[in-house]
Formats: sequence, structure tokens, C-alpha cells
Amino acid sequence: MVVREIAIKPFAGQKPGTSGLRKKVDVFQQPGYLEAFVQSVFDTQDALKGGMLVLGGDGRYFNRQAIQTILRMAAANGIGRVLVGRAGILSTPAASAVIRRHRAQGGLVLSASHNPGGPEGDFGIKFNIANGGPAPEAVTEAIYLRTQGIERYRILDAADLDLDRAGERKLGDLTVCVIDPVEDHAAMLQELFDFDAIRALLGRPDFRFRFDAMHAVTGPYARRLFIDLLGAPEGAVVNAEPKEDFGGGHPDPNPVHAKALYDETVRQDRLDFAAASDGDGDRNMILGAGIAVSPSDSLAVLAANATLAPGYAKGIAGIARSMPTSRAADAVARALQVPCFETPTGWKFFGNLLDAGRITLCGEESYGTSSDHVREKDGLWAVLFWLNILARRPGETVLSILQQHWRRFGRHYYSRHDYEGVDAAKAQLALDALRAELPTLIGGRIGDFAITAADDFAYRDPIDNSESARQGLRVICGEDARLVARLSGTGTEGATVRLYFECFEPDPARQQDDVQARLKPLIDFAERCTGLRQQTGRAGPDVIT
Ligand code: VG1
Ligand code: CO
Repeated sequence: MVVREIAIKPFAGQKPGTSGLRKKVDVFQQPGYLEAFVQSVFDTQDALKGGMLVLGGDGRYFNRQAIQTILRMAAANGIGRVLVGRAGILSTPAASAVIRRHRAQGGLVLSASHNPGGPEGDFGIKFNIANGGPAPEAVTEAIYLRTQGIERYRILDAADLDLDRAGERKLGDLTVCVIDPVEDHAAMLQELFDFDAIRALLGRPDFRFRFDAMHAVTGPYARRLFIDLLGAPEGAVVNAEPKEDFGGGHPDPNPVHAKALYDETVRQDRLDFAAASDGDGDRNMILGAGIAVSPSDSLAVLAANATLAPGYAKGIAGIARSMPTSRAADAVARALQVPCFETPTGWKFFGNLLDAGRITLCGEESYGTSSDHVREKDGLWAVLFWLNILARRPGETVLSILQQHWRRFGRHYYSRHDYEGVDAAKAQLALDALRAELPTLIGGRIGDFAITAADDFAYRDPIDNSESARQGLRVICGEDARLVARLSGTGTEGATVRLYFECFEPDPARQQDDVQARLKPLIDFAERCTGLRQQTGRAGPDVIT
């Protein structure tokens, strides 16, 4: 078999965003585009030479083709061994688990997460380092720099490999090992949670449970866990067959894109517990009869109840949350007397804290929660954690658990408003308008709240002291309220503006109000400062979570 060197010219804009390089499928299909990025990873990550790489994706359109290309490139670039999920499929948390368990030097995860798939949809690729987590900014910067000067890529001239059967095969000097995508991950989860107690809960005739895999990657994982191992009825896992276009849906587990599940559970009380996860299986949405759990609250509840799960029975070392995530977790950390860290948006910022043992749990408002068992967010982990808590708090519901949580710690009313596909220049103008006002805001008021601080969030990593500036505009009213505005780093069309609102209510008598109504003063204030609706001509946000 012959190694070929193919000359190419650099592509503009191969800069990884919040979570890898995400572009429209037709961008990735340009000759040499995927190859230029992958070669830049190989050129900059010396440990992969003669080492082990984990490879898999969420199964979306172009996944299979990309996997075959990457395997041929790995063979031509002297990678020793590639562990690839059967049919080229690995959920993001499973890829992280596999990298760690097999001590691989890194991984390539092919996913655009919750973005739609199919020929008209999105594709993405992300490099994970040896700890199993997304590459930190220094690494993605080096890869990006390389993409700008790349002149050739190396690829083996070989036929497609059969990836549908598990087992080892050779591709030139490279050993390709096709692995079961589900087993490592399921084994790890069994060590963390009380499967006997959860099995008993799911077996109760009065406990109506459903998991919606949204035709994305978690279907096989969820079937293995909930049906095979935990004895849930066959119909409990729906949309379990992964599809290249996610059945035409938007694999984003939130009240807007998982509307049917939301309506049945939250509005009609027809299920006691329901959950869904996203395209690549790292997000989770938790619903109970009459209640949708805000992801920020979910992190706080898991932290407050952590010792109910065997894997966390000894307690937690600390918590981290992304800056826009509500401060509900901070209140729990204070009560537990453990540290709580505030990081920029994106899972890569949790890696150092997890590696150093400073935190056990971490989460983001964007339906992401996880722990030190992997270095990615983990949707099914969160669902099992909630089931474990319900199983160990008999007689309680999701709603009663939340209400008790709020009584004890206070409630952080919270919502995120997304303006999607906005003209990039207009989005920038809106944020610039708020940025310009920041210095004058301190000392002013938003309704009843006094503004105590206003800035553009900058982060210094407490472990390696690396700095990340301009991570989101914040207007802070002490512990009472907060408003955050930032641009998304995962979209592929125009710009997406995210506005985050939070207000704190310690009085149990005022903890059952309508969320949007409680946040209205902050929402109106954001519009006054940014002029976003006026700029864009939109009547309101596209998605409210
Ligand atoms: C979004 C979320 C962020 C999350 C990221 C990746 O980023 O806000 O919290 O880490 O997606 O999640 P942004 O830059 O668009 O706000 V996933 O499940 O898409 O890998
Ligand atoms: Co995801």
C-alpha cells in the first residue's frame, strides 16, 4: 500500500470554537478540507506518532466517510493503533471514557452535537487530549496555526475498512481495533450508581419513565442501560435508532426541540420522569411530572444529593460551573463547604480542575452535567444520577425534590434567550452597545436590583494560569440578580446571541412564580442596552430555555 502526499492550500477559518470545528456539511466535503484539519492535528500532536488514537462520531451524515479518510491518514502518519467505535460511532462521553480506559494519547470526535444533520446540516470535528477531555485553548490554537500554513496531507492508498464487525485488522502498519461503543461506558456507569435500587424503581408499576434518544447516538447506549441492565419496559426508550439526519429533527434536548416529551411530562403529567439527550449524547434534559428541571438547578440538586450515589458516597471535592450558569450550585457548595469555580463557557475549561482533583462535579446551563469519571459532559450519567436520587428518596417526585431544594438553598430563577442566525455585524453592534455602557452601569439599578459590577468576563485557570479574556458580558446585582450576554461559538450560520438571566429568591412563599415574569426587568434592561430586537427586527428570541 502506497502513502501519498497530496498538495493542498490552507483553508480560511479552521479555527475550533467552543467545542471543535463546526461547519456546514458541504464545507467539510470540499476536497482536502477535512484532511487539512486532521493533518494539522497529526502535525502538532507528536504523542500520537506510534501512539493510540480513539476515533468515533455521532453517526451523522458524512460520519462514515470521514472515519475512513481519517483511518487512512492515521496509517500514513505513523499512528500505532486506532480504537474506533463499531460503525464509526461513539458518543462523546463514551469516547472520553475509552480514551481514559485504554490510555490513548488522544481522540478525534466527529460531531456537531445538537446542530441538525444531513446533507444540508452541520458536521464537526474535535480533538480530545490524553485525559479524555476537549483540547485546551493552547492546543486548539496550535492546531489552528498549523491549518494556516498547511501545504500537504499524507494518506494511504487503500480500500475502505469493514467497521461493522468488532475486532482487529490492519491498514498498512496501523492496527485498527473496532470496539463495541457501549460496553466501556456502561461498565463505568455501573460502578457509580446503585443499579439495584434503580431497577426496583423502574420496575414499579406506578413509575412512568421514558428516555428519548432523539434518533441520535444515545439510542444503543440507552437501550443497553435502561432495558437490558435495568429492566425498563421495551417502550421506555424512544427514537432509539440513530439516523444520519436525526429523523429530520434538531437533536437538542430542550423544551423547544423535544416538545412532545416536554408537553406529555410537564404539561399533562403523563410521565413521572422523562429525559432526553442530544446528537452526541453529552447533553441531558430532565423532566418530571409538572416540572422541567433547569440545567443549572440540576447541577445543584446532584451536588446536594451526591452522597446518595455509591460513586460519590464519600462526598465531593468541589463544583465548577460555566460563568453563565446560575449560581444555584454556589449555594450548595457553600453549604457543603467545598469550593465552587466559575469558568468560561465550554467543557475544555473544566479539564484542569478535574485532573487536579479540585472538583468532582461540573455543569453548564446548556443541559450539560458530568463528573470526574470522564472529561466530557455525560447525558446518560446525569439521567442515572437523577434516577439514583429518586430511588433513594422514596415517596418523592422530581417536583418535590426541587421544591425542597429551593426551600433550603433559595431559588435561582433562570432563563436563556437565544437569537439565532442573526446578521453577524448586527449581533456585534448589539453586544458592543452593551459593552460600551458597562463602565457607567455600576451604581445604577435594574428594577429593585442595585448593579454592583459590570464587566467582560476574563478567566485565569487556577491550575496552569492560562488566561482567557472576553468570555461574556456580565451585569451583576450582588447575589440578587445577573444578566449575561455572549456570542455562541458553535453555530455555523451568521451569529447566535445568547442572553442569560438570573434572579435569586430566598422566600419559599415566592418560589413558585412564572420564570419569565420574574425575569422581565432583566429582559427589558438587556433590550434597552443592546437594542437587539430593534437591530435585528425580531419580536423576540428564537429559543427560550
Ligand atoms: C454551546 C453551549 C455551551 C456548550 C457548547 C458545546 O456553546 O452554550 O455551554 O459547552 O455549546 O456543547 P455556545 O458557544 O454555542 O454557547 V455541545 O453538546 O454542542 O458539544
Ligand atoms: Co453535545
